[in-house]
Amino acid sequence: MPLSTTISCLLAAGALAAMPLTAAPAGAQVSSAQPESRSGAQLSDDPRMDWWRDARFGMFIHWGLYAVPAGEWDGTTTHAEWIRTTAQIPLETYDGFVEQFNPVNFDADAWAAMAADAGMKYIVITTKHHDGFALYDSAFSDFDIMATPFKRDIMAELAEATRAHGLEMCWYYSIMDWHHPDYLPRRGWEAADRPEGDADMDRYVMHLFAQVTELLTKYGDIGVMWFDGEWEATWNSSYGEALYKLCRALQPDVIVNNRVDKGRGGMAGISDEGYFGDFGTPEQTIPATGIPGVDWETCMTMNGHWGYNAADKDFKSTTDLLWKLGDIASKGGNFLLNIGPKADGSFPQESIDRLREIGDWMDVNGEAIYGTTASPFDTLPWGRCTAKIGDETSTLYLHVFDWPTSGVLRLDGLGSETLSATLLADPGRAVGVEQHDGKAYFQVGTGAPDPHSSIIKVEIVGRPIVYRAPVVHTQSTILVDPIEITLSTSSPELEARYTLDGSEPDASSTLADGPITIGETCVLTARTFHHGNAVSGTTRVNFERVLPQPATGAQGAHPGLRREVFEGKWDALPDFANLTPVATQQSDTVALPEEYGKEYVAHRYTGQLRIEKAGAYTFALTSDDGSILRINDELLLDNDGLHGSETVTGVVALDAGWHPITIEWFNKTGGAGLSLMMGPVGGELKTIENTALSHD
Ligand code: H79
Repeated sequence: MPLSTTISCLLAAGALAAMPLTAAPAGAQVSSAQPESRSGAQLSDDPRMDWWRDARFGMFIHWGLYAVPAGEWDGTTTHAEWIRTTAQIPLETYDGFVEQFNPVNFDADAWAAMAADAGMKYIVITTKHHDGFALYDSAFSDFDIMATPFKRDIMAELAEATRAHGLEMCWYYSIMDWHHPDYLPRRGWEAADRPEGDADMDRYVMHLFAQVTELLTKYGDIGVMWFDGEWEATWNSSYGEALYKLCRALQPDVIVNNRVDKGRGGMAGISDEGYFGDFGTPEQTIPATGIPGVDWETCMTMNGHWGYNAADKDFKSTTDLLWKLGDIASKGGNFLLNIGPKADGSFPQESIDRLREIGDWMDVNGEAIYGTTASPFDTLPWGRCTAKIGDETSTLYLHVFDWPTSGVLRLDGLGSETLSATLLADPGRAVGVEQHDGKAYFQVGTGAPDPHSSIIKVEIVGRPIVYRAPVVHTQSTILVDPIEITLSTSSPELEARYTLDGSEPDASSTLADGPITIGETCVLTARTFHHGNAVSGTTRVNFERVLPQPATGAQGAHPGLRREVFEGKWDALPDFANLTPVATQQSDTVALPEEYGKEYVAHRYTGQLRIEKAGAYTFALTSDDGSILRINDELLLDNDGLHGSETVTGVVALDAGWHPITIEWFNKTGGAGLSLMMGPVGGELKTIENTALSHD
C-alpha cells in the first residue's frame, strides 16, 4: 500500500478502532482526599515500558540550524532553538542558515560513546524542531539536511552508532512548525510577511504523518517518539489520538510521550486522565513527590538553553546533576539530560566534562539508579533513597548528599530487619548497623567516600516496612448522610488503629480492618502499630455533618445555561461587572462551543442547577486557562490564572431544588478547554445534563 493510502486509512477512525491497543492514557486516578502512599497505585505491567523504566537516564540532543547563530542575533545573546521566533527572523533570512550548516566535525560514534560512557541508556534527538528543519533525509521536505552542504543523513548515522553502543535510538519531533506553509497559526509578528493564504492544517497533519512514518520505517526500531509543540490551539485530541495510533501501528513497541495529545497540564508535564501518551514530561522541573502509577521523565538543560548558546556558561555542576538524577530516580522518574551541540558537530567542552564525571560516578554507583523504583520513604533529611524490591529480600540505596559529620547516619521509620550495609564507593569500609525504636543507625565513618553523592547499599529482609501514619481514604470531610471511609498502612505487616473521639489511639483502640462508617461530626485519630507497638505519628481528620445549603433558586424558562462571550487580553479572570458581552448564547452544559479555537476570550455561564436529592456533592472544574465555580453566590472552586489544563475539585452539601450557579472562564493564548463534572460524594462524576440546568 502506498504511504499516502496507509496514512489515510489510519486517519479514518473506523480503521483505528479495530486496532488492539494496550496503552493506557497517561495520568493516574488518586481516589483519596489525602495523599496516596507511594505503594498505593501500581504502574501498568505493559512490558513495552520495561527497558525505559530500567534505563532511568537518557541524553536529549537539541541540534539544528539554530546552532549556526549560536544564540546571538543583532547583539542579543539570549536566543537558542527558538531564535527564529524570539529574534523575529524572517523566513528567507533563516533559510540562509541552510547554506551555513556544515558540521564537518560531526562524529555519530563519538556522540553515542559519550552518552554510553556517561551511563545513559537512550538518546532522544531533535529530528525536527519548531523551526521545521529536518536533520534527516526527508522525502517530504526540501528544508532538510540534504539541502545543506553537509548532505549526510545525521539520523541514519546516529541510529547506527547509538545501537552499536547498546543504547536505544529515540526521536524528538515538533508538531509546531514555523516553516511549513500549511501550518497554522502564523506568528503574530510575521503575519504581514507570511499571509495564511490557503494554508490548511489538515494538510499539514498529513505531512507530519508522512514524516513520522519515515522516521518509524527507515531507521530501525525506535525506542521513544518524543513529540512537542502540542499546546498550540490548532492541535487537537483527534490529531493526537491518530498520531499515537500511527506510531504504535508502525512500531507496536514504541513508547510515545504525552505531548502527542492535549493532556499535559503546563510545565509540570503530567497528563490528566483519558489522554494518549505513555509517560508525562515535566520540563526543567522535578516533581515535588513521586507520582503513583504514572511513568514520567524530567527533561532538563545542562546550562540555561536547549540549543547551543555560545554565551551561556552557566552550567550546572556535576554534583548538582547527580543529585538531580538521584532525586528523580527516588521519585520513580527518568532523567533526560540535554546537550546542545555546536554548529561544527562537536559537544560544548563543559558538557563533555560533566558527561565524563557523571560516567565515572555511574561506573561505581550505577546499580543505585538502573532498574530501581521510587523511595519507600517520604522525605529524608540527608538525601534520597532508591529501591529494588523483592519478596525475600530487598535492597535500599541511600543516596547521601550531606554526609554526617558524626560518622553515623540515622534512617527514621525503617521497620524491616537489615541484613547488611556497604558503601558502593568504598566497599572495604565496614558499616555497622544498630536498630531500635523504628530507627536504623549506620556507622558509616567520617568523610564521604564520594565527592558528589555517596551510596549506602542496604540489604533488608522482605519488602520494606516503613513506619508512617495511616492514610485516610475519603471522598469528603463533610457529610449529610453517613459515609464510608477506609484507612491504610504502607505494608501488610502494619496495623492501623483509630478513635472517633479525638483521643490518641493505643494498642486497645479499634483496628481498622474494613470500611468505617462516619455518621456524625467527629474527629478521626489514627496511628500505625507494629507488633502491638505504636510506631508512627497520628493522622487526624475532622469530619463535619452539615445541613445542606437551601435551594434558593427557581427553575428558569429555558434548559441549559446562558453563555456570555467577552473579548480581551487577560492574565486572570476579569471583573465581568464592568464588561459588555460581544455575544450571548444558550449552552446545554458547561463546555466550549464545538470547533473552539479562539484566543483572548472569556465566558460567563449563568443559570440554575437542579439537585434531585439532598446530599453532599463533588464538583470537578477543568480548564485551560483559568476558571471559577460559584454556587448559591459562594465561591466553591478557584481554578483561576494562566495555565494548561488543570482540574480542581471541591465538595458542597446541597438541598433538593434549584441553586443559582455561575462559571467564569478565560483563555489568553494556546490551548483552550473547559468542563464541569459533578456527582454525589463517593459516586461517579458526570457532565451535567441540560435538563438539570435552566436559565431565563
Ligand atoms: O525543545 C525544548 C523547547 O524548545 C521546547 N520544549 C523543550 C523540550 C519548548 N518550547 N516551548 N517551551 C518549551 C516553553 C513553552 C511553554 C508554554 Fe505552555 C507553552 C507556555 C504556554 C504554552 C506549556 C504548555 C506550559 C503551558 C502549556
